[in-house]
Amino acid sequence: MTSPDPTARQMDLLLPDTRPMREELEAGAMLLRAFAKPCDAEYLQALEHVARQAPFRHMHTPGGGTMSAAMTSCGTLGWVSSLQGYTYTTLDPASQQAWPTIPPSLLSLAQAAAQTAGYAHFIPNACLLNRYQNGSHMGLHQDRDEHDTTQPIVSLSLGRSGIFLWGGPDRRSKVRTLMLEHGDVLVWGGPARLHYHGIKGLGPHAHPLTGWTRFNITFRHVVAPPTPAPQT
Ligand code: MD6
Ligand code: FE
Repeated sequence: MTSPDPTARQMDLLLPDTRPMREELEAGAMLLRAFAKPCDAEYLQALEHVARQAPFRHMHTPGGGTMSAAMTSCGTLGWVSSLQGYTYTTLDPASQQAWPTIPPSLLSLAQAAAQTAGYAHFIPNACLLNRYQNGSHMGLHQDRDEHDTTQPIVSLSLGRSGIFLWGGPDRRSKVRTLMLEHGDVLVWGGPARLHYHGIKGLGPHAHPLTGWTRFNITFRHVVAPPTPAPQT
């Protein structure tokens, strides 16, 4: 990766953002552009607060690999990948402590975004934090470990842009590519709740608040029977 061209970045920042502020990607999926921007620094502080208690780590995959995005969680339940599979746990396997609580600022943001997208009474109890750096990606997947498709997922992007892949109900559905930028919130539920999606890579520019790093925070409501904590 070459170093950022500060002039190019400056120019970008000066260009007006002409993207529609609310875009229904399809029934059930709403993209709220720049929804989180007004309090972006507060959300990044909240993220750092979580990561001090439950540090980002590269989890193992059931297939024996390692995830290229680093992850951690907050909430009553945290998502864990290991050689044993994917599950939600009440304890952080790294510390055997409860996951940190969801910071109030992030909880409010998630609920406001859900409400705006037409999902009243969203009660997230699990919040997965992803950290992407050069070379990180996330293959096409469904989010189906929550065992509840009645509530949406709310996804907040912070920092460097991510190249988001958005497919359909099965792996071979046509895939659309869109940029998720700093402050964008994607609310995803109803008929689109189990659609395939992924992150192909990162945008070409560093971000003033996070440099070459992209963060994504997804809020979920999980009813899966929790397991204490698998071996890592
Ligand atoms: C990411 N997001 O944006 C990964 N899942 O880094 C997800 O996997 C995701 O954005 C479900 C709903 C929204 C998402
Ligand atoms: Fe996902």
